[in-house]
Amino acid sequence: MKKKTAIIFGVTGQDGSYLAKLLLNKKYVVHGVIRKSSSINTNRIDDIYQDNFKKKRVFYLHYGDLTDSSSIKTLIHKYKPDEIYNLAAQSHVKVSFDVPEYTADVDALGTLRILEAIKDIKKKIRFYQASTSEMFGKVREIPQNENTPFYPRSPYGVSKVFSYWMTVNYREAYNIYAVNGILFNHESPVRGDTFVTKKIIKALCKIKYGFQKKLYLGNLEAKRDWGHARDYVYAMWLMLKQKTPTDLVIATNKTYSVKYFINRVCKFLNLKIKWKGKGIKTKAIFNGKVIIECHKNYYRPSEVDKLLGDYSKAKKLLKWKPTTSLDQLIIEMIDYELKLLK
Ligand code: NAP
Ligand code: G4F
Repeated sequence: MKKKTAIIFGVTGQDGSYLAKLLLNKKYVVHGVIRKSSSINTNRIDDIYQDNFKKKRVFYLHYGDLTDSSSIKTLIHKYKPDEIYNLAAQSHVKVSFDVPEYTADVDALGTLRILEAIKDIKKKIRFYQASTSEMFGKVREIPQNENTPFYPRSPYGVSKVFSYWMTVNYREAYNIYAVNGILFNHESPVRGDTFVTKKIIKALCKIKYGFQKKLYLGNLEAKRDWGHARDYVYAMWLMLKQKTPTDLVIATNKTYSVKYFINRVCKFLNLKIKWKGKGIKTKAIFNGKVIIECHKNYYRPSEVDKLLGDYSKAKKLLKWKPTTSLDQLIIEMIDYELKLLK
C-alpha cells in the first residue's frame, strides 16, 4: 500500500517535532518545511534527521517560508501530499506587539498562501490550521467552546482569527477538507524557552542548584488551560481522519493561574517559597532571598485573563481526551531540565 504523505509547516517547532514523530510512527512520508536561519534551528528534530544518502528515506526537510508564496506553492505542487499541517507561526503573544506587521504576514497571510496553493491543485489535500484559544481573548463566556465568539487581544490573536475564517471560507467556497484545531495552551520539555511554563521551570531548576539568582516574570494572576503537546498533536492527526471536516476545541477543561503553576513547580523541586505583596509588587522569597519578582517588561499591553476550554465535542467526535495531568507535565519538564543541568 502506498504510504501517506504529509507536509508540516513549522516542523522545527514544539508541535512540529511531536507531530513529525507521530506521523513517522504511523508510516507516513513526512516533508518538513524549515526556514533559513543563521544558527541551527533543527535541534528538536535532530533525532529523526535522515540524510540524502539514506535508502528508503521517509523524512525530508525543505527550505520554505510562510512569507514566500513561491516556496509554498512549489513544495505543495511538487509533493502533492495527502495532508498539510500549518503549524508555522510567530507564536509568541508578547512579541506580536513588537512585530505586529510581521506577525500578520506569517500568521494571517501565511495561511492564505497555503490555502491558495491547495486550491490550485487537483489532488484532494486535507488541511489542518493551528488555531488557538488566544482567539477567545477577552472571553465572552467561561468555559470556551466552538460556539464562543472571538475577541482577540493581540496582533497574534487577531492574525489567527483571520486564518481561522480563511480556513472556514476555503472549506465552504472550494470544498476543501480544511479544519481549525482551536488548541488551548500546550507545553512539553521542548517548549520554547520564553513561554511562561518553560521559563519558570528552567529558572527554578537553576535557582535550586545555584546557577541563577532571580527570575523576573509578568502577570502571575493570568489563568491558562495547560495540556501536553504530545496529546494535542494526536488530536490534530485525528481531526484529518474524520468523514466531515469540523473545527474543534482541544483542551483539558481545567484552568490554573501562573502563580499556582509556580507553586507546583516549587513543590516538586522542594523549594519552600513564601509569597509577599500583590500585583506587580509580588515577590517570592526562599531562604530569606527574593527569587521571583515581577517586572513591567513582561506584562502585555492587553492581557487574556482566563482561558478554560471545553473539549466535549472533540471527545464525542474523535474519542479524544487528554492523558497528561498538569502535575505529570510539570514533572516531565523538570526531569528534562535537570538532566540538561547535570
Ligand atoms: P513554536 O514552537 O513557536 O513553533 C513555530 C514554528 O513555526 C517553528 O518551526 C518556526 O520556525 C516556524 N516559523 C516561524 N515563522 C515562520 C515563517 N515565517 N515561515 C515558516 N516557518 C515559520 O510553536 P508551537 O508551540 O509548536 O505551536 C505550533 C502552532 O500552533 C503555532 O502556529 C502556534 O501559533 C499554534 N498554537 C500553539 C499553542 C501552544 O500552546 N503551543 C496553542 C494554540 C496554537 P523556527 O524554528 O525557525 O523558529
Ligand atoms: O506562556 P505564555 O507566553 O503563553 P500565551 O500567551 O498564553 O500563548 C501561548 O498559548 C496560546 C494558546 O492560548 C498560543 F496560541 C500561543 O502561540 C502561545 O503558545 O503566557 C501565558 C501567561 C500569559 O498570561 C502571560 O501574561 O503567562 C503570563 N506571563 C507572566 N509572566 C508570562 C510571563 N508569559 C511569558 N511568556 N513570560 C513571562 O515572563
